[in-house]
Amino acid sequence: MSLSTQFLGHTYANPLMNASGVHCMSVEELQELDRSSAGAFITKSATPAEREGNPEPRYYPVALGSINSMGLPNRGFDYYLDYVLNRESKGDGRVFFSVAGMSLADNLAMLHRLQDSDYTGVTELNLSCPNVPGKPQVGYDFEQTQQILTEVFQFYKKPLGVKLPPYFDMVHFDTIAGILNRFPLAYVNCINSVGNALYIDTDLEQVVVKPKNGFGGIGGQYVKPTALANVRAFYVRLNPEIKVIGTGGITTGRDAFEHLLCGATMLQIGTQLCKDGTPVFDRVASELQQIMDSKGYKSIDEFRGKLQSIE
Ligand code: RRO
Repeated sequence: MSLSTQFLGHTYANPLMNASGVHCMSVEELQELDRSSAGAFITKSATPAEREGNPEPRYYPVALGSINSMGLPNRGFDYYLDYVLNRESKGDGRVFFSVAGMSLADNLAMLHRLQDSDYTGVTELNLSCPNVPGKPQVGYDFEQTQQILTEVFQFYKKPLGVKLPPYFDMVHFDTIAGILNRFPLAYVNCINSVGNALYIDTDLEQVVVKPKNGFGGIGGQYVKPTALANVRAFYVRLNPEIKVIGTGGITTGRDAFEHLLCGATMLQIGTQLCKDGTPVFDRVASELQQIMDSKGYKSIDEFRGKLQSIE
């Protein structure tokens, strides 16, 4: 296999990861990811204290994807910090840590703890959870995004990426990229789910998730074109030191190939991991390898970011 990928000083067997939130709530699930063929993996977004999340049903798989309104259920910051610190002795940098405070103060408190801990890995700051009632997605508030990053980078010196919501307007791509370029970010992760959509069971004439009258985040095949557009838009606008992680609609090796062509370095799988479990990584990796072999590519670096426009 030649899917080897360099990212932030580590070399991973392949670019594949879980998307935060999927298959990473408990130590048991994280250990299963650790044993899988995923190049790296990430914890469920943590809040300072454990949260139950929204009432069920809160996740609903459909043919072309999924809708979720989980509401940030997680075991609390200390649970995941203990896990990553215990695992760190492996020294391979395969585990990333996700934080999603519900206030600036929560985020700063968790990042201070990580800064002061022995954790040396990558941290992802989730600025885009769509599902906590009354809490807007930070990434859509450009001033707040700038304020958070300004405060964080006053003290945070370890590798930090941000998980972004999808943007849908060229002016928004320009504006948010302009803000992100002012900070020593390790990466941006595009995209979180497409927030506040509605899926309807026509037989029942009813929504399929309970929270927020059925409004939830869409993932899976529905969102791939939006995800690719966001990966591409940030890849061409960000300083080259800021890498892009591609998330959204990766179901097959072909989807993975397209994300890489748009400029992604690592790739995250959410909905399809939920459907297939960890064997998804073997399948997507071997499908990606087949496409590369058929095109004569020996490494991902030969085609990453090289999407062509029509002259
Ligand atoms: O837990 C969730 O409801 C959730 C989160 Br934190 C997120 O970032 N994205 C998403 O689709 N669901």
